[in-house]
Amino acid sequence: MKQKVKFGLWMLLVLFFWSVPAGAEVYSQCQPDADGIDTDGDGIVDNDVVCLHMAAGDGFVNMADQQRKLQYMFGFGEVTGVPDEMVMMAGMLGAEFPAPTIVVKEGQKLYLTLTNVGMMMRPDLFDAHTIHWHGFPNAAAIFDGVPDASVSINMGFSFTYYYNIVEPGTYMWHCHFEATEHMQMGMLGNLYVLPKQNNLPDGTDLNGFIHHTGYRYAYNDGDGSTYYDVDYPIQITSFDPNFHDASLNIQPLPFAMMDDKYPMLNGRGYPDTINPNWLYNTAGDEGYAEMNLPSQKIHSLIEAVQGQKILLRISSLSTTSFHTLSVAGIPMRVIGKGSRLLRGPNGEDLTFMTNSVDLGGGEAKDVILDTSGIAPGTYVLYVTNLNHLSNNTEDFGGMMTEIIISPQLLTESPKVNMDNQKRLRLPKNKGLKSI
Ligand SMILES: [Cu+2]
Repeated sequence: MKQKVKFGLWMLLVLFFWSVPAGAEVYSQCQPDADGIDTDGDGIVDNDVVCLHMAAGDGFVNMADQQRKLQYMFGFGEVTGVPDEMVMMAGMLGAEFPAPTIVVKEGQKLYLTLTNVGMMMRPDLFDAHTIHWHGFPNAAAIFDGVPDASVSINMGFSFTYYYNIVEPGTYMWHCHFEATEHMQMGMLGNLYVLPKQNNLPDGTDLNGFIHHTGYRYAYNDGDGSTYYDVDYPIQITSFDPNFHDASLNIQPLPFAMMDDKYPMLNGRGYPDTINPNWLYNTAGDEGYAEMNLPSQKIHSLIEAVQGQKILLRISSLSTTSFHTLSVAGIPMRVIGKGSRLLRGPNGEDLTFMTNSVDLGGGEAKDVILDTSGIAPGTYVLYVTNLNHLSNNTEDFGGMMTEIIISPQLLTESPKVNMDNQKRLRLPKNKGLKSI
């Protein structure tokens, strides 16, 4: 098998130099924040520019069944800070599922470089890639990543997308090139934008709700109604093993028979969803790579202290199914939909209580779980498409995770807000990348 890998690498390099015109190179662009204007509202004038670099290529992930089935995938890995001349090697086989989470702040300016590092396991493929921010109000088609209306990035090339971060909310990002194939193959990621309201001066009165430094909100609500203590991105994704195996084995792809048998949250089926650690694939053990590589970095174990508010940033990039997510025992308030606060044209409160939310592919919903009065213990967030509570042919898995509510610690001094609710602070989810 290692010979197959070495042959693949050799072929990739030969084809790379044969197919890429002279002058092609990895080129990451970034600009200093020199406009002297504080656009993100934190009072600092020269920290509003953010630069990231993603590599698009292939890789492997393991599923949550007892077989730990290895799945070939296309995907993104982060190479921010890697010297340009080392990006091709650093990015090869570095695809993660889901793609690295992108968290930016309203008012920031983002230079997001994409480098196509090629498909190490499929040197016969010359597929381009793009980055598309789904739902984001992008004024420039060239930075929107839809190949028909923009550019796509060929193997060995880089392109830097520019985003003026104008609207807070929960979005998602994915490759839009041959989207049915590349999305099924795993080029999907969490994306959300934090609102400027987080940066208000301590003591600001929001229509009776007193803001304090460190408070966080889902949207610029003007009244503290989207306050949360902890937040978790929850992305619905799923794989069809027949499709992925056909891709690895250079067989015709069964688009018409696409049938996802591995339903996942953040790229993992239960019980992997509640493992707080990075998962490493077994590509090294199975001879596809020199070593086992980190492939699934984002867990979905939700933890809070009784009385806290949990914001779930739920998005779906499933290419095959509608899904209904439910939480047993904790009421859900839907406060945002399609990256917008649920408000009427005259400011009417359109948020609502429910015990389940429906999402089709490309939809996002923001849900707050208020744990006031909820008994400490372990609760489950699960899909009510009951055939999706499985990992391929095995029952008891799939699209499910746990919510752990721990009792309040008496030694902490709780904050008291206008509702007299107790709020404590927890460290941020360590699985996230925060900027
Ligand atoms: Cu792609």
